[in-house]
Amino acid sequence: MEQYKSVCPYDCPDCCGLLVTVDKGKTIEVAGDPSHAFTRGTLCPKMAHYERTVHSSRRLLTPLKRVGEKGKGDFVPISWQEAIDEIAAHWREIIGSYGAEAILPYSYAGTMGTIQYSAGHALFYALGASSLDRTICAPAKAHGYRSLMGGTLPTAPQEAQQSDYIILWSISMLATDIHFKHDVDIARKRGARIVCVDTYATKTAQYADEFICVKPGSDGALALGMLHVLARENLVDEEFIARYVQGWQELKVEVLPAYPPEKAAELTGLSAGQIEDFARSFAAARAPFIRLGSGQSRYGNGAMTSRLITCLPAVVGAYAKAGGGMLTSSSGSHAFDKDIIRRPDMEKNGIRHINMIKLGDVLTDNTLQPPVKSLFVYSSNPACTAPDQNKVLAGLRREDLFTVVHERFMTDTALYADIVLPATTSLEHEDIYYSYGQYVVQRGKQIIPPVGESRSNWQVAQLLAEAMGVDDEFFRQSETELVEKFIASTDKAWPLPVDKEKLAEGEPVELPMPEAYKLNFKTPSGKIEIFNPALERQLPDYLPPHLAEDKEEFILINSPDPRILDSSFNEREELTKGNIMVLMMNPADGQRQHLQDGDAVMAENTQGRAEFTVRLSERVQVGTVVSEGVWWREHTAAGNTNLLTHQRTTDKAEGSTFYDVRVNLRKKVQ
Ligand SMILES: Nc1nc2c(c(=O)[nH]1)N[C@H]1C(S)=C(S)[C@@H](COP(=O)(O)OP(=O)(O)OC[C@H]3O[C@@H](n4cnc5c(=O)[nH]c(N)nc54)[C@H](O)[C@@H]3O)O[C@H]1N2
Ligand SMILES: Nc1nc2c(c(=O)[nH]1)N[C@H]1C(S)=C(S)[C@@H](COP(=O)(O)OP(=O)(O)OC[C@H]3O[C@@H](n4cnc5c(=O)[nH]c(N)nc54)[C@H](O)[C@@H]3O)O[C@H]1N2
Ligand code: SF4
Ligand SMILES: [Mo]
Repeated sequence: MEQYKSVCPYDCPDCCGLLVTVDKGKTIEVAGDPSHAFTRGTLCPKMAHYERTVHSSRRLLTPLKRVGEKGKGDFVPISWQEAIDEIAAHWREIIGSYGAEAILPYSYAGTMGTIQYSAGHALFYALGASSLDRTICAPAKAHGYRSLMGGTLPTAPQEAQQSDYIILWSISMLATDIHFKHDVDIARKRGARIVCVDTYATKTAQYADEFICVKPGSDGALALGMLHVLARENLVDEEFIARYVQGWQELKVEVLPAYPPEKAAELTGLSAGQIEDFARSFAAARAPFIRLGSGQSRYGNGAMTSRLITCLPAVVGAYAKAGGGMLTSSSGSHAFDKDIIRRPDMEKNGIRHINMIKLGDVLTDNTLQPPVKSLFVYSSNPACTAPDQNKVLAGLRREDLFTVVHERFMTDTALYADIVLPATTSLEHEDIYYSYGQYVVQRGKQIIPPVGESRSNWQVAQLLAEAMGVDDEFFRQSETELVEKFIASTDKAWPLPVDKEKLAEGEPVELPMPEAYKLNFKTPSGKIEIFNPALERQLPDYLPPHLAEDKEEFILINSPDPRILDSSFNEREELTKGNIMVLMMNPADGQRQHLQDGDAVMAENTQGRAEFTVRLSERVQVGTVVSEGVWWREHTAAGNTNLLTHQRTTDKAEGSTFYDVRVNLRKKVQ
């Protein structure tokens, strides 16, 4: 038996350090690595039994070819040679008739590993395929932060230990960022007050000292109301503003007068008094720390909302105080030169870009020139996770669409494939990882042989490059060589020396933070830009979400479930039992709708309908309903919440708007 260090590859801000015990090529046990500076030896229940995913009886073991109807799951095993030959033959034919832009790669963060995440980029650039804009997660949040802060490093999570006032703002911490609780607990022991801003009483809200429950999509108004109070009562840090902030005066004069707390109260559903108290406590704190999650950004106004929230730490001078600041997404990615694998230089000029959240439209639009004739999916499960599921499935059903899915499991998407290719897990390939929630980087070595005939994303890109006649030295590099290049790239990419030896050995390495990084504002003016001259709206202001225009009765909040991660872990029997597709609603709404606990209910809107089981709960505000998790179809009656979501985008950055949804409810007649 041997023990190796590794990294959790999933799309989770924690990016945990792992200790993996292997016996004769099989993973026996997975535990947390106590030497990891942020995750400190603990794991979530999903990864505490990663061996059940790695050695699941549901793993795909060979390439498969479809023999039945799309979506039905009738496949026969074929060899890798046959699979690659068949893909290459189809692609040649498509390129000949329609041009290479008729091929669309579709991938996301099934693995966050720097190599495997972007393994297909260069191949599809070289072919001249359509390029995918990867917008499904939270680009609007990033846009809002950047509008003020540019490339400034977001505050490290461990700083929060020294804060006296922590706001968990639209983050489901106890589901999605569980290790941050360690830092928050330390602060709390030292007397810090913990406030949670959310739309229903999540476990995180229950854990906090105070819960501020806003109407979905209204946080921008809350921030404006708070800023109004801070200005009116002169609770800002004038000295800090004079030195480091641009545009406070303009905001105060041109925007804030329209948002007295009474107005913000109307928009957010809070009382004016609550908004005043929140603003005053925030300003009175010695070192306030905001941990901003993505929930608030998944609305039509998401970029603006994030921009408005980002004004708050700026005007009270939080960045100048030990323990103060704001963490949106950490920039550990800056430690590596990602172009080593992404190769933007290989993208052909003027190539068509397709926004991934428009997949439904793109696959069903018969006026599109050229039409998408082949879809190559890896590290993602759009039939389950993309919005407007009815449209996505209609597209995937097209007989003239040649779909290839590279996967570890027979997902809802793989069921529609013409060719399925088996994928490795993170223990079966090489990679190097950074986190979007903290500043530790780590290499993950291959520690077991591939299960079945599975191959990594990079190996598949290499095979396809060769089959398509893309003759470039780049594709002949091994994963190990690429990892070595990434390690070497820290010299140029990160401002301080990174321990490259430790990194090469596979140890978790904490990135050294530059001194006073919180005050090194990487914007054109060198200041925090509340007034941003480069933007069309130079000052932030309130925008309504899309749902303000929708007619259905309830707002549907669909948020993360602690048992799974997006649609990953749906393969695990013990994690997918019971309480699935539950719709929580306030008892008063239940009474009005004549719905009781356990009733089957249909939620419907212009997009489609989905079936849920009612659970009455005071945790939910009147007028909203809540469902947690993105479940595989086999665990649902006939599909998940994405039957109800829209392809509408955010105000900036073309992001997803998964939470900007209204539905009507109807008791299901048995
Ligand atoms: N267990 C688990 N962990 C996960 C995931 C998972 O599915 N399960 N998903 C992973 C991924 S891909 C991501 S991007 C992250 C996301 O993790 P988070 O940053 O936590 O973001 P969200 O998942 O969008 O939702 C966070 C919270 O926002 C709340 N919310 C919704 N609308 C609003 C609003 O208008 N205002 C406010 N204040 N709150 C609102 C939701 O109720 C939810 O509690 O988590 C990752 N980790
Ligand atoms: N209704 C609703 N929908 C949502 C969300 C929501 O909150 N509500 N959240 C949204 C968010 S934030 C995100 S980020 C997206 C994520 O959506 P997706 O990108 O679809 O992510 P997952 O569902 O985790 O699916 C990842 C797939 O990659 C596979 N995989 C893992 N490792 C590898 C590998 O090395 N190679 C290959 N080829 N495959 C691999 C896994 O088996 C898994 O099936 O979902 C979005 N969809
Ligand atoms: S899913 Fe998140 S919390 Fe769980 S082990 Fe992975 S990184 Fe850690
Ligand atoms: Mo995400």
